[in-house]
Amino acid sequence: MINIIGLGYIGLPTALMFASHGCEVVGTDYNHELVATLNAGHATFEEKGLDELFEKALAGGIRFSTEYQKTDLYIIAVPTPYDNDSKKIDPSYMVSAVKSVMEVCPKGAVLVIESTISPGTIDKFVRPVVTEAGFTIGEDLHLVHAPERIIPGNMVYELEYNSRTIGADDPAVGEKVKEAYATFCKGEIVVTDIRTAEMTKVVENTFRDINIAFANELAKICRSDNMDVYEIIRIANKHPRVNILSPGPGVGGHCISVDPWFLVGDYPMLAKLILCARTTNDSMPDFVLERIRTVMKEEGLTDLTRVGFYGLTYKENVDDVRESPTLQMLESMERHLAGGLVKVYDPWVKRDLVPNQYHNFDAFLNDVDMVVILVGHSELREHMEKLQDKVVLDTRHICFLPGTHRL
Ligand code: SAJ
Repeated sequence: MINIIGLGYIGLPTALMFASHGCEVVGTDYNHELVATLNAGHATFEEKGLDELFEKALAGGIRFSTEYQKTDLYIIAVPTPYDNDSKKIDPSYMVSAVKSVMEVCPKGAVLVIESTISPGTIDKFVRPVVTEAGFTIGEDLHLVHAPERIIPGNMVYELEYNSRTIGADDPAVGEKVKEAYATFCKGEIVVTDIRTAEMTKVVENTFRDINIAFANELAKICRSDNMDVYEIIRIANKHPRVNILSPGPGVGGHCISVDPWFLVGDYPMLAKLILCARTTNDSMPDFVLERIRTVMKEEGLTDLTRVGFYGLTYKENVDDVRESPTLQMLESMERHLAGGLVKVYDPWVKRDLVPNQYHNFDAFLNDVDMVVILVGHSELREHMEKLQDKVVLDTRHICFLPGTHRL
């Protein structure tokens, strides 16, 4: 039996995937309400293919509980935020999960950490907890790091087809865990040591952050001298060895905007480019606010109350608002006493999160003269003509109506 701990964006789909491929699975989470919702047969977030996967997993006998189980394979997928001041990882959720596993696990069990962690976290925070609990690592308990790679919006497909990394102290244990993941994973599974697996995962997300920062910096350069950044990137990307990502209103989500900080926090004297990329991406919400002011002036608009932000999530077609550029913009506006003026709409966010939030696209459009596109949800792409009589500032390069303003 596999006990998967932490039933959030990563733990839940992983648990469902194992269960729908013939494995006995118990999902554990300390949140009673979440466990009750799952036991009632409902997924706790929206994701393409998740409901169908849930049904298969239920047929496969998956169970959810707030209790840790006695078994021989544990997978921990709890949040690993970073401390805002030190920029270092905050391992508290992970350490607490490991301690709880130690209270129930039999000798010889394998403990897999899936959560993204900074290089050295297992040495620094996990090994001492295991040893203090009286286990001898490598004999009574085996440690493995198997970071996930799935992208929100396409998680179910990517769980099955992405390649993966398994880091283990003991290659034989690594092979055993590889076999477990191979029940559903059709991608290549590379077995390596723990430190390499930790570092590789953080490097992958940092690479993407730096690439996006380059695109964002190009957008600023091009804006300053009236060049079309999108056309320049489109043509440059025809070079066989160039692949520049897209500029945007900022980098949100819980991965790309977080993981590079682990390297900055741990290697402040060395991680210079990484810090610069982070700072560039974090400057984008304010850059967009500046663009709004310029466009309003150009269009002769004077009243911020008639401006609408389309999109609250951190990217298109997901319901996740963590580190979302829109929220950062609203916070920044609040600091400058202009918060609460603009109107906000996101078809994926059903809860009331911010002032002046609309839940109906047409009602939102009725109340605004200018629309700032901050997220490229499919709903908007399919109904772009509705923006025809609006002033549009498009930060995602998805609107091609005449007169559209860009980043
Ligand atoms: N973004 C841009 N321009 C781009 C691409 C993205 O501005 O060209 C923005 C998005 O709008 C969003 C942010 O960057 O705000 C991050 O979005 P994303 O789609 O790049 O990535 P995530 O955070 O949804 O998922 C990433 C993925 N990592 C990589 O592609 C290297 C995913 O594979 C990881 O599993 C995930 O992080 C994770 O959990 O680490």
